[in-house]
Amino acid sequence: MTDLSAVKAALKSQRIETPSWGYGNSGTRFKVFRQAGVPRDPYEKLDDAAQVQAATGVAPVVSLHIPWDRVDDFAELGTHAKKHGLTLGAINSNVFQDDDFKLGSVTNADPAIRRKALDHLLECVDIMDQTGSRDLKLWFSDGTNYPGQDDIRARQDRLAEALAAVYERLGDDQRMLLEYKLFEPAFYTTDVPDWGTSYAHCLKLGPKAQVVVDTGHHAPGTNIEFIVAFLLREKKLGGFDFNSRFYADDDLMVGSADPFQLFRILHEVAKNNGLAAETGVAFMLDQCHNIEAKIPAVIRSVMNVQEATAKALLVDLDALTAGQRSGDVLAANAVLMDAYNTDVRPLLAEIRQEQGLNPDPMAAYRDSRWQQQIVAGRVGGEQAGWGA
Ligand SMILES: [Mn+2]
Repeated sequence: MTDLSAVKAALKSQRIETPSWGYGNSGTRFKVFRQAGVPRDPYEKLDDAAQVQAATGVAPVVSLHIPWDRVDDFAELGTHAKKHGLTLGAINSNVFQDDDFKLGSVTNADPAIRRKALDHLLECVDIMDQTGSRDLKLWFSDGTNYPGQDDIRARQDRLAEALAAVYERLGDDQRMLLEYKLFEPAFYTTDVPDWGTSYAHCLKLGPKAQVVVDTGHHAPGTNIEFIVAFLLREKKLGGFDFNSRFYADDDLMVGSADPFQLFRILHEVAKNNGLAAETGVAFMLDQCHNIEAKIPAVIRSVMNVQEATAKALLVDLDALTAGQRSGDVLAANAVLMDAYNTDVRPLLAEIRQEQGLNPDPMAAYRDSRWQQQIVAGRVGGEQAGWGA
């Protein structure tokens, strides 16, 4: 039988990290639809993140993206976060938006461009020192579009060299999380296309290098929970970039396209002690809200992760193990499906009430009238986000 008080404690202590870029304008490559009241700087992004925390109670950490969130004084930004009960989370590097990086950043054939990319990554670690961030998240758009364009193996050598230099620079309590993605923007080869490539590099680097699983970065049909179980076993799962996808890297709200997949992933996390803080798995969102209202979309996403986590925690592990050991395929499968089919919304509402929160986070946000305030107040200036 599942211990309900342990389930509740695990849900109350879960921490979901929201992305600063989720609060700004974003779009497809065709159009950015601007929204009224969107933050104009990193401080206003944190103000919005604070609303998500106020409504949910489990989202007190905010990931930053450099250079989008560059400020003169990161210590001051940290103080602003703290004032709202927030802390600054992963620092996301960006070596994909400079003209120099057209043919790659750390894997570029030109040593001067590689140096420029490495300098940016090292600057991100300097920023982590100021923000108190634990994690440097690395995603490289590096790759090639045409056969013969560059030497596949040489690019791996250059990548390894850059990663080693960054690893060397990390402090004792800092980590680097290496993200992989199958394709896009490169279409022929990608230099970190899959978890195996990321894992091999991280293994060579050492314990402070971990793999991050972005749920939108796989080929259709990939069994992500297998990857999660494998990486947890090897102590190499640094965290998640959660989002949903139907086709490619769609960056939709996590749990919206395939809540069953999210449950299966979180089942592996829960049963392998991945929810415990000491395991070090970061539960981050990496998504954009192009057509829906941004702050409530982040709240909904946090709720979707909570619901999947609650269902995963309700799996009767004794019954599951009994079914598995006796070879009772149907019984074992039924244990998982029973948990998945449980309506956990009343349980989560109860937990929120116990924490002094509105049982309905969406209603809490609506009642706060924050949306009206920012629409009225944030006039003038340049909205944060991608260009129109
Ligand atoms: Mn990501």
